[in-house]
Formats: sequence, structure tokens, C-alpha cells
Amino acid sequence: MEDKTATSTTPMLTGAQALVRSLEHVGVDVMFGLPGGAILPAYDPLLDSGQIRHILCRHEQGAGHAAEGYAMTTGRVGVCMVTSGPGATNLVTPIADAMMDSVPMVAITGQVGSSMIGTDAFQEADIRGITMPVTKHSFLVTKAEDIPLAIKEAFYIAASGRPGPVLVDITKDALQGSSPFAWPEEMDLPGYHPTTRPHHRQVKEAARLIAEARRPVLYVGGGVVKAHAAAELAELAELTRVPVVTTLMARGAFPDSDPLNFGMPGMHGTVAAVGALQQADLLIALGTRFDDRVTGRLDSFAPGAKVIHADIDPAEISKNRVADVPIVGDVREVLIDLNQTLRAEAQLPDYSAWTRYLTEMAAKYPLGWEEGLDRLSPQRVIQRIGEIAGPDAYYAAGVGQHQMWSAHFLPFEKSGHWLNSGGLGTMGYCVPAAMGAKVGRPDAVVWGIDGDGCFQMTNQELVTCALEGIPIKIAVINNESLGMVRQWQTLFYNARYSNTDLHSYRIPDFPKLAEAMGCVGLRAETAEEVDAVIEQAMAINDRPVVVEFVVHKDAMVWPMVAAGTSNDDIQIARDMAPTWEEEEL
Ligand SMILES: Cc1ncc(C[n+]2csc(CCOP(=O)(O)OP(=O)(O)O)c2C)c(N)n1
Repeated sequence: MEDKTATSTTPMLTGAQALVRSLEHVGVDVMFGLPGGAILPAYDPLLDSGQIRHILCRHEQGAGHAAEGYAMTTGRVGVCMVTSGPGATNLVTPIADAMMDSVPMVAITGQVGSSMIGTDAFQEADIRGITMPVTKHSFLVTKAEDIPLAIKEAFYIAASGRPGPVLVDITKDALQGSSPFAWPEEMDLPGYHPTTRPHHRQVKEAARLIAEARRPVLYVGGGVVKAHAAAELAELAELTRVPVVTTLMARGAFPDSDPLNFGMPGMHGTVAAVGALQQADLLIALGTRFDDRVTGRLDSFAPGAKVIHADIDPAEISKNRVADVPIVGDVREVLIDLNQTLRAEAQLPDYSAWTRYLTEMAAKYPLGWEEGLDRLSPQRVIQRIGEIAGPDAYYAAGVGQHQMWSAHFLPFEKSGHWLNSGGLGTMGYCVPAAMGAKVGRPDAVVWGIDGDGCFQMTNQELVTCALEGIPIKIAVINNESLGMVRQWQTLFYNARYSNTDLHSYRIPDFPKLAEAMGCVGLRAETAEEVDAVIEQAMAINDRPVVVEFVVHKDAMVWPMVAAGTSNDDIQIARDMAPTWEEEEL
């Protein structure tokens, strides 16, 4: 039947066609997904899109983390599309991951027909309900005509303000229905007005506190990376000569080679970075959220410090630690204003005694490791990968000991080159995130540093990589165990290793598994082999490469602040605490 309302400028499209057209309108060039019944109508017109490349993943979790990896390396919104029910629930983990780490993502899910909702229909899941606490916003679209506006708004919400995941759940009848297509000019988002411009009076107040401080620290979080504010941060550090610490999510936001950088604070932070926060009289917290992995016991965190807290999300400010100067705004805008204000108005003190004290602490308690006796040292392996691949490469990590060693020993010189699951701590993040990163940056070298435990959760996405021409390099740091959990068992459970031994010495045989998935598989077991396999991996660019490094299982991540204890009780090795110099600065 012909629709009377359709004109030549408003063509009749099915909801599915409108979805694809809308995605093209917002500039999508890549999406990751896996089809099924409810989303099937959308996959049909996708085949005709000349603009959108769809990468068929092996598991929806892989599609979600790949979308995150793509978003992290491009600064654009990552997109994934899956079917209803189990397809959608498989996406819950990456959605939660994107929420915790503020990654812009739009997840499109098929839903059963609108008349079937609530009937326990085949493959029905209330994915909106399930993901409500872990999405920035979500839509349930039940009519074809509502699809373009939902897509436009979803992309806007995902990317603006504090970035995050947005779910667009579309019923099958909405995809199959039709309506005249017109790209909406306006959006209807009452109440959503992220504040990007900071209040100048607050910035002035921050400048005043900085000018009064004697032991200030720039406490830099992942928001600085998300806001593309590394240049402005460098300018502030240069201008003030205030020491810098970069959280796990912010590694690279300020170059490690700068003498003002004291590394990562927190549970596995450097003594100098933890000490800097504990002994500061002013924290200049930028795009960071005072996570418990950084603060340790809150009531003894940075006890003598006033706090300037700048963040795009007002809900973060004074959530865990009361801010003396709260600044709501895009951290890049905040830094631009702060730099100008400091230049124009403030007479800054000389903090060099404080910086010297921290430099001495860093020299006294450097990061290091004991060489393994019979097996490779995982830290050395990771350091060599970083030295050979260099700071221009992108690095993804899984979750566990290898993640912390990566945070310590990779070359962090550039913002946005480090992908990992900080907030949720998602095992299985590495391989698909590296895949998404390589899709986003096809000309760059992308290394994933994964644990043998993590790798066994999502390695099947290497099949996707092999078939789609995504030549990533994955280092499997094989300590034959769930190492980080084992470390806690060593320290807190009298070395009773309940269910952490993976017995993965040859099962699976990682190089053979890699070959079976269409990758090159390599292995190093001795120190002499390490450089050779890394060089070999670097030389292969037509296929993904998996390199297994067989390392010893008793290597530990040090320093460590035990969970729930004070940062003042940081240990540099078992039962070894640093001595804090009682110094008047
Ligand atoms: C999905 C998921 N399940 C469980 C955990 C708890 N967990 C944290 S680290 C870790 C061990 C990781 O082992 P592996 O990948 O081998 O890395 P390693 O610590 O040995 O470097 C586990 C089980 C988690 N973070 N994520």
C-alpha cells in the first residue's frame, strides 16, 4: 500500500533501513556485532551500506570490547550491534566496562516484537532493565519512525559530557515497520546539559590555592585522556613545576620521561606516587574519581591535603573526598582557563624542595623485580616488548598481575595509547580491545599483553582478526595460574592455592591454538629467546601473532597497599615498608 505522506524528499524506509541510514548520518564507519532473529531485519540493509564496515565477531562480549578499543584509539563513539536475549546479555559486561571507564559507546540490541514484550517470548530479555544501572542512558524503540531520533540522541549522549555507553533496544516490529525517513534536525533532551565550561571564579580560587601550597600534586585521571587534554596538562606542569602522578587509566597522559612524573599511585603504585599523595598539602585532581584502588582507606588518604577537584561529571565531585574547590567542566577547558589565570595573576612558589624529596624517594624505591630462577621474569618480558615496540605502539592489557606490570614497565609517553579495564577489572578485555584498537588505528602497531587466564576467556576473537585482516600482536604471559588471585592467596591465605592453578603449561598449547585460529604462534621459554620472538612478531603484519612467554608463577606485583588498608602501609616487598623521612618541606 502506498503511503500518502511520503514525498520525494522523505522516502519511505523500513525501520531497519532507517537504522542503517541513521548510523551513516552520524558518521559510523565501523561496527562490531553478531546477528540473530530479532536484529536480523537490520542486518539485511547493512549489506548494502557502502559506508559501514561490519566486523562479525565470535562472541558479543568481544564485539563490545572491540567497540571500546575502537573508541579509545579514535576518540569516536564505538558501535556494536547484537540480537535480543542472550546476544544482549552477552553485552552486559562490556557495557558495564564502558560505563566504569567512561568510554563512548552505542550498543544496538534487537528486541522481540513489541506485542511480545513481557510474555517471556523466545529470546526475550529486558536488556534495558538489566543494563539500567550501567548505561548513561537507554532507549526502547518500538516504532520505525522513532529510530532516527533515538540514534541521533544516543550518539550525542554517548560522546558528550562524561562519555559512556548508551543502549538502543529496537523491537523487531519497529525494524520491520516503515515510515517516511527524515533526519531530525532537533533533539529533545530536556535536562541533559553537560557543563563543559568551568566557572571562572572556581578556577581563580584554584589558582589561589596553588599559589599558597608548598607540597601540591597533580593527581591526573583518565578524564584527561578522554578530554584530549594532554597538551594543556603538559603546559600546566611546565608552568607550575608541580609533581604529577598518573592513575592506571591516565598512564601516558603525561610522559613518564618527564622528571616531574612520579608514576602511578594506588594499590600497586610507586612509593613516590603514593607518598606524594599522602604527604601533599594540595591535590589538584583532574578528571579522576578518587577510586578506592587509589585512595586505600579513605579516612587516612592524603590527610593533610586540600583538594581542587575538576571533573566533567558533577556527581563525582565530593563523592569520596570533599573538595575544597569543586570545578565542574571539561578538564581541557578547565586547564586552559587555569593556565591563563596562573600566567596572568599568580605568583607561584618554588616547589623544588618538595620535588627533590620525591625524586629522592623515587630513586630510593624504584620499581624492579627479582630475576626468576628457572623461568622468564614476566616484568622483563613486558619491558622488552615496550622497548622494542616503542611509545608509538598502542597497548591493551587484560586484568591481573600482567596488567599491573604493564602499567609499570611499558613506555608511557603518549596519551591514549593505553587500553585497559580499570574500573570493572574485566578479564577478557585484552584481545577484543586490541582488535578494536587496530581497526581504529590500522597503521599503528597494536600489542595486547594478556594473562593465560584472561586469554582463555576471549581469545576466539583472534579468529575474527585473522579473517578480517586485523594483524594484532598478543603476548600471553603464561604463569600457569590466575596470578593476581594467587598473589592474594600467597599473602593473605597462607599460600593455600585453592583453584588458581590453570595447569596451562601445554594445555592449551597456546602457539598451536593460535595457529588453529589463523594466527602465527610463537613461544619463548628462555631469556635468550625473548627478543627474537618479539622481533619476529614485529616483522609479521599480514596476520595476527600470538607469542607465549612461559614465566615463573611466583613473581609478585610490588609495591602493594593491601585492600582496605591505608596508603601509609604500602609495602615494597613482603613485610617490607618504606621509611618515610620526617622532613619539613
Ligand atoms: C571476568 C573476571 N573474572 C574474575 C576476575 C578476578 N580476577 C582478577 S585478576 C584474576 C587472575 C587473572 O589471571 P591471568 O589472566 O592469568 O593474569 P595474571 O594475574 O596471572 O597476570 C582474576 C581471576 C576478574 N577480574 N574478571
